[in-house]
Amino acid sequence: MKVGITGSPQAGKTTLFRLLTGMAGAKPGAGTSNLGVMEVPDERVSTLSETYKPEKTTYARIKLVDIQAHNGQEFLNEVRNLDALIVVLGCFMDEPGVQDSLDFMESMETEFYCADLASVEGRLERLKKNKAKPVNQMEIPFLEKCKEALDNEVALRDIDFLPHEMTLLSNFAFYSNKPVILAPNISEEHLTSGDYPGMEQISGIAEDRGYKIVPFSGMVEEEIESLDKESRIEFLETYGFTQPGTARIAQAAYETLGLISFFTIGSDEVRAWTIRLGTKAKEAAGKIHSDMERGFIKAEVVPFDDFSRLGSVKACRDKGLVRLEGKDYVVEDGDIINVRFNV
Ligand SMILES: Nc1nc2c(ncn2[C@@H]2O[C@H](COP(=O)(O)OP(=O)(O)OP(=O)(O)O)[C@@H](O)[C@H]2O)c(=O)[nH]1
Ligand SMILES: [Mg+2]
Repeated sequence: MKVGITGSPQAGKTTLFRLLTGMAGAKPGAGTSNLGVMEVPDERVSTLSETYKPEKTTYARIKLVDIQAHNGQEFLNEVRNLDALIVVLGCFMDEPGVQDSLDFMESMETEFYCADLASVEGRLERLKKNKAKPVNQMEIPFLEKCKEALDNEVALRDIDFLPHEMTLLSNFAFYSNKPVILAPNISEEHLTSGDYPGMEQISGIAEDRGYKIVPFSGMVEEEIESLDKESRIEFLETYGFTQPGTARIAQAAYETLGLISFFTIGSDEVRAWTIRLGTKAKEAAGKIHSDMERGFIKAEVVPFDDFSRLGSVKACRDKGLVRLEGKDYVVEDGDIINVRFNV
């Protein structure tokens, strides 16, 4: 999974990239895109780590790209292989700066509709010419449905596709099907006031398209970075927040990608493992080690909430709350899992 950060020039993209990846050396200006990995903050992992004091604590991670191009084919090439986009909006700026961000959004969406339309039309043309393969002919009504949406500037992510159409959709990397998170970069004074320049238009766009909005303040969060954890929380509390905006952006990206976490615990490592919603126990075990998938017997499962209530897995076991699940068990977000296997 790979998420891209984009937005108009000087909106604070590289600032957000640095905050999310901790890569202090990330280059601010034009050139090649910055590549990094962001940790997804998770209170549950922190709690497990405080309880078990392991040698190592590993949070969920997602690859992140600070996209340098702002438009055109170069921009589209960079976005093509990404799974989601975070659009930084320069709302700490004066009015023209805010307008640049709104214009960027509009032109990005238009580029996405046009690029998708070109793919759909190209594919339709080839299919109609080549009538030899009946399997591919089934694609035609699907592509016509896509074309109608795109002709009306409706994003493919907003179309209700039938199950067999969803399967076809997954074969394409359509731009307008990628999830988008809006991240207004706001000034310190607006952190407390509850509004910011451009808020009305941005909320309107988000509501219309189903985008999530997570405001943050690049400047304030860079200040917080240098504080220790306790002072950071104290500082944030003065603004009425319990965690930084960047943490909420990382979590929103994780969620919007349909990702959930299960946990493993031990004295060596407490770790969050990333799976897609709907993953079954045997496949989830394979994330940890291929032997665990191959030799899967059972998964011992404790939901994090039960753990949190009783304070330890042992206490859960004493109360009979550790469940034994088979290979087809659909893993839930927050399950603490111990895989029994034999190879
Ligand atoms: N006042 C203020 N300045 C900010 C904030 N965030 C970023 N900046 C400043 O705005 C400038 C641009 O920030 P970058 O993070 O480099 O922005 P960018 O979107 O990566 O810019 P380009 O890659 O050049 O398009 C820098 O001088 C930052 O210090 C903010 O929240 N408040
Ligand atoms: Mg930059």
